Amino acid sequence: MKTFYSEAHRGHAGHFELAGGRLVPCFEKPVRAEYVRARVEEVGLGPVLAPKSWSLDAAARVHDAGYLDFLGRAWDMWAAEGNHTTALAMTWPVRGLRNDIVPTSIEAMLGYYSMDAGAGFMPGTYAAIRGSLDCALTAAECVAGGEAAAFALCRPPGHHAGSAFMGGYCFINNASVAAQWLRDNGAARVAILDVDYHHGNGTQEIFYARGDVLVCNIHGDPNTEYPFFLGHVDETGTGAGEGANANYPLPFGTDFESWGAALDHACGRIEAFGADVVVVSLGVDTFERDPISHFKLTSADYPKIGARIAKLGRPTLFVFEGGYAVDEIGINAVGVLTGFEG
Ligand code: Q9C
Ligand code: ZN
Repeated sequence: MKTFYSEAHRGHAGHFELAGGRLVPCFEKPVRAEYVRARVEEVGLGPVLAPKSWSLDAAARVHDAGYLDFLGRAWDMWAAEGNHTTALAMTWPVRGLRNDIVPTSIEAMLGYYSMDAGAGFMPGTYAAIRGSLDCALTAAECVAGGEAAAFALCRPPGHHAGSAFMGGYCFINNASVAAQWLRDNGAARVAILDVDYHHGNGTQEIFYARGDVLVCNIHGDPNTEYPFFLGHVDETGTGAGEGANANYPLPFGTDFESWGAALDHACGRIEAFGADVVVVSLGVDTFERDPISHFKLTSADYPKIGARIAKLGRPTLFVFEGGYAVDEIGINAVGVLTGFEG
């Protein structure tokens, strides 16, 4: 299968993130995408191609216009105030404060348009966001055009980004934009299967009231794991979307035996739904040695994930999300893809 990769990601290289009360070097760093690309080439998965350039029209189908405008202006506004290091949110309009004020100062905008301080801007961040989006859409176009599968090697990732907020290293929800683009270009029913260790709260928020896009999420139990405030089993969709959202929260220490059972159940849901195309939010932070996660999947498990997804027998778009065990990230992510190809 084809891989779409944009070099623009390299300019998104933050200094620090907050973890455990400390500023620590960012886990979500450029070398992640380089290791995955190197592994794609090493195993001969197929060509690694630069994506086409896309306008924001497809993104605007799932994201708020004011939010997209903010993403494009954030670094310049931050730098104009004399700042030189990562632009991070610090103040949020939480319950009890007014939520109707759309702010115009950069510090307030960073809080208004985010769920945490985990999506920081650097000078090259916006170009990276656009390159990541370009990869998702170009790969979606391949799948719509009849290819069995394509891999969008997106960086930054996307699944924590909602219609009007960033967070968790994510800015534009690449998988959601691609899913909507597929809906707008011939697919009547789209399933999103999110196998990243963290719940894809942004994806769930975007499609929660929609019956035409099934969202299935397998993830660390939000009672004990980020993003904490979404991802429980009783979140099954609303209105026309009732029954089109499925969450599989699993405890710390989960290995492939129970993780694979959840995958099997989710695949049954996708079959029953009758998806015309499957979008996989492919995170590999379920790995036993991931530095920020608590599942116990091994490198030998990832090809089994791909093989199970292939059994669905549907056109499949793989969109890269998280995974921070840099030494094994390529083996694990590409393991899913080679397992898919059989
Ligand atoms: N001690 C994705 O995997 N919390 N995002 C990090 C580190 C945020 C993960 C805490 C994790 C976000 C795309
Ligand atoms: Zn993750």
